Amino acid sequence: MRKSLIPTTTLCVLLCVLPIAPVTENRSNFAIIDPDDSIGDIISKAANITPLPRQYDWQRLEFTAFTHFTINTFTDKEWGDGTEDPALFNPTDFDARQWIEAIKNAGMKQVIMTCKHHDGFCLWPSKLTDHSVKSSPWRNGRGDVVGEVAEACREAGLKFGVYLSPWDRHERTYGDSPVYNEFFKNQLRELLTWYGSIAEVWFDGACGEGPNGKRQVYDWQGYYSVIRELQPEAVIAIMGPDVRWVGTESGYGRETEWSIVPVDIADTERTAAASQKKDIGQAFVPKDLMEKDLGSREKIADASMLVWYPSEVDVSIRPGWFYHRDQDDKVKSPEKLVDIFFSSVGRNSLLLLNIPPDTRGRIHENDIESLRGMRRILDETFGTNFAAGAKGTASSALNGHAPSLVTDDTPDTYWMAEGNTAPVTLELDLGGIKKFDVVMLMENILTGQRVERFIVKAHTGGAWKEITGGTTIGYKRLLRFPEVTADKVRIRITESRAVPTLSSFGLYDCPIEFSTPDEH
Ligand code: FUL
Repeated sequence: MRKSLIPTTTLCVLLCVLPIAPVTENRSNFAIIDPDDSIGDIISKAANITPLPRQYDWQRLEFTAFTHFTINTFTDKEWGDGTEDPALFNPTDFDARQWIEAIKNAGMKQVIMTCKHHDGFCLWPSKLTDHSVKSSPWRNGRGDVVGEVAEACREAGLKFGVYLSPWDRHERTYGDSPVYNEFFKNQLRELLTWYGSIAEVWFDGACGEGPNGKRQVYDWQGYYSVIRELQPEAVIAIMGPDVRWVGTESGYGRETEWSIVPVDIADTERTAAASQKKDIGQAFVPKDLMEKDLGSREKIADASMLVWYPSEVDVSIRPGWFYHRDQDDKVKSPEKLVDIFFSSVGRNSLLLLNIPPDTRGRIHENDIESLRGMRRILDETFGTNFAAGAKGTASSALNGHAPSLVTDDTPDTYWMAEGNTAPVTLELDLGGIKKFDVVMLMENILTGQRVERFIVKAHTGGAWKEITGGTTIGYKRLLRFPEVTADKVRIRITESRAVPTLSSFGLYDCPIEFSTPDEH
């Protein structure tokens, strides 16, 4: 493979935005594509890109919560315009522990709360504006929603993250770009230093007009620097370099979901050259997030750089992001939530489920009931792995990476084929006849995401029958199919970018029928 010659300007831009992977492992979360690289070189580079430690920790959370709560909860709106009287914010029975209990019981591992939405009202007593809880009647202006939720998370052992809207329809300096950028960075500083460890900072890209009608130019690079300085472990999501928006708010991820996607360096350089502000956040967004596939061979063939940029699926349990009483009977059913879980966590994405607290400042009973129902189904499904401890044999295995490691219940150990890339086959003897309708596969993403096509067969009634299959696996893939009884299963990886790995394999029986079974 040819060595990349990176122009100094490009290197400088990259070093500003891309954290460098641990040197010891000789791995990186990005790769520069040399103009002379062959498609083989590009595929090989893609196959060896790995997540940064903070991206890996984030991915393993699998299921996290969003809590949209602010003045909109009391005005019954989705977007405030910034003129709302802080006196409107007055939850009658606020209880952060009740939120966190419901969230934790549902199996979510982190909470991201809207500390400031587009209307500019701050849920913490910021020293930088009076448009906050301190001007509200709630707790006589001495309350701090962010503080109480962060504390309740800590008590419960959940991670805590912040949503801070750069678009601020209240703040007078918005649109006066350098002044507002300083204000925004100082807001970040308060949130990132007052509340202990922050695991995720969630920025959306909305950039509307301010109260003076002016448009703001965001200093993304400056915002990232504040976060890296104060909370280096935090992932920066959506308008940030660590985590990508899946592209819809439906709850359904892509069937082919690559965590390695192209980044257009040319755009980055152009933007950086054109502006002192280095609006590099934009450079991380693949051209069209709505496309069916962002990272297949054909998508990366013309890339100038590839980066590990995994997908997050955000969706609300209700039609709106904020609580509205008239949506109390429109809370998603347990079955729908389970379907969303399979179609997000089960498609190499992280699920960020929004549960909006009501005007009491509590999670509504209907939402809790749905979450409980969902959890019951997930527990029943994943409580028994019919492949646990199954004896494995494979077409080949590298020393120390035996096939049985996929069923040993430790995702850190993995099977790795030897030498050849694909096809490779792994067979599991289930030690008796088992009944199942769900398959779970995990790649060891610490060596990269590699599998491009696979099929799963079951040995049923004395014959081998194909039961499911797909394209990408990535961190986790869950597939559903009509129930089968079998004593053996075979996983055949037919296409792969490099020697494939599997860290876990599971077979489960889900107690409910799905209206939208996976297709392949
Ligand atoms: C969007 C916002 O405009 C919505 O109100 C919501 O917060 C969603 C998660 O992000 O960009």
